[in-house]
Parts: sequence; structure tokens; C-alpha cells
Amino acid sequence: FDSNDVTVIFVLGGPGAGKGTQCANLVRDYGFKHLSAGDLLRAEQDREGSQFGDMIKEYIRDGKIVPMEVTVQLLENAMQDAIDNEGNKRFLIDGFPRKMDQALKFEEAVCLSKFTLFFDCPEDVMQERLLNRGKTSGRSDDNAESIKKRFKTFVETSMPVVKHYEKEGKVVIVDATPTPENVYEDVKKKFAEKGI
Ligand code: UP5
Ligand code: MG
Repeated sequence: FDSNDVTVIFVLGGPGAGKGTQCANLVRDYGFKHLSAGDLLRAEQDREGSQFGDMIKEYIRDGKIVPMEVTVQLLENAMQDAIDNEGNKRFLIDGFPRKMDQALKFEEAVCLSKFTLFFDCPEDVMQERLLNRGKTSGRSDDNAESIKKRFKTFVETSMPVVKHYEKEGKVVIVDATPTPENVYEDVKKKFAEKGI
């Protein structure tokens, strides 16, 4: 896609930082199309006839990053779908790219990003949120053991992506510890500064 025509904002942050929660606010008020890489992978995992189902299940439970070809293809398909069926060309890509190879591949093959919205949150806060959500979410990775693995992957594999974009001056950092309402106030302020 032509990045002069299609807007892509990456939304990153640790597991449970509140990416999905804040994306829902932005969809409501700004009309973005929200594409969560994790949600797309979970849907593919459950899709009858998917050749990747078992593989995705294993990767998600272990907090590992699914091979990028699968995720990039799911995102590209979902973007094309939104453009064709909803005429929406403004995307929040949530939870992606979380490994350097994905970032390079996506920007080369699919679309350049405008910037990365990064939700900064300490691990103890994220852990409490995830364990709490785990009581009802039914997510296979909302348990203490998987959460530990997700944190490790985030620090070792995903933070380098944030650092990469920081060097390019393309990261907007938001403190994700306050209440959802206060976090969103900060998001709106920073979007305004970006001219959005
Ligand atoms: N909550 C939210 N904001 C709050 C606030 N300010 N104060 C108090 N509570 C707050 O929120 C999490 C919980 O916290 C909720 O209960 C919420 O009400 C509360 P949410 O908005 O869901 O946080 P989010 O950051 O979206 O957390 P999520 O668990 O979705 O993050 P992950 O990044 O871990 O999950 P994701 O779905 O993106 O990825 C899952 C797995 O998929 C990965 O581990 C990986 O195995 C795989 N994956 C890939 O392989 N490749 C990819 O490219 C992407 C994913
Ligand atoms: Mg999420």
C-alpha cells in the first residue's frame, strides 16, 4: 500500500499494557480500523481448515512470536478487506511488529508506518491486570507461567523494535499506569501534537 494514501500506526507495549483498551477508544473517536495481530492469530487458530492452527496455539501458549510470514499475510489480508469493504484506509496495527524481522518485512512489503504509539507500563502492573483478566478471558496465555514467558519475549525481542523506531524519532510514548481514562487523555493530546 502507498503510505501517502494509507495511514498505519503501530501500537506497542507489553502484555497487558492496555493496547486493546486504548485502541477501542481511538476507533470510537477517530474512526480508525483496529487490527490486533494477536486477535487475527487467535481467529486463524480457530478457523476450520487452517494449516497453521496447531502451530499458532503452541506459540501463543509459550509467548513466542509466530513466524512472521503468517502474521504479515493475515494483516495484509485484513487491511485489503477493510479498504475494499469499508473504505477505511486508517489503521491501528496493535501488538505488531514485535520482532525486528516483522518490522522490516512489513514496511518493505506492505506499508510504511507513520509512527509507533508505545504504552509504557511496569511488569508488576501488567501482571496484575493479566491475572485479573485471566479469571474470565479464556485466553490460553493469561496464566502465571505463560505471562512470565510473554514478558521475557517482550523484553528480549520486542523492545529492540521500539528502540529501533525511537532512533528514527518515530515513537510516541504514553505512560500506561494511570486509569484508562487518564491514559486516553494523554493519547489524545499526543495525537493532536502529531496532527491527527
Ligand atoms: N486494563 C487496560 N488498561 C488499564 C488501565 N489503564 N488500568 C487498569 N486496567 C487496565 O488490557 C489488559 C487488561 O487490563 C484488561 O483486563 C483491561 O481491562 C485492563 P488490554 O487492553 O487487553 O491490554 P493489551 O495490551 O491489549 O494486552 P494483551 O494481553 O492483548 O497483550 P499481548 O501483547 O500480550 O497480546 P496479543 O494478543 O497482542 O498477543 C498474544 C500473543 O500472540 C503473543 O504473545 C504472541 O505469542 C502472538 N503474537 C505473535 O506471535 N505475533 C504477533 O505479531 C502478535 C502476537
Ligand atoms: Mg490486546
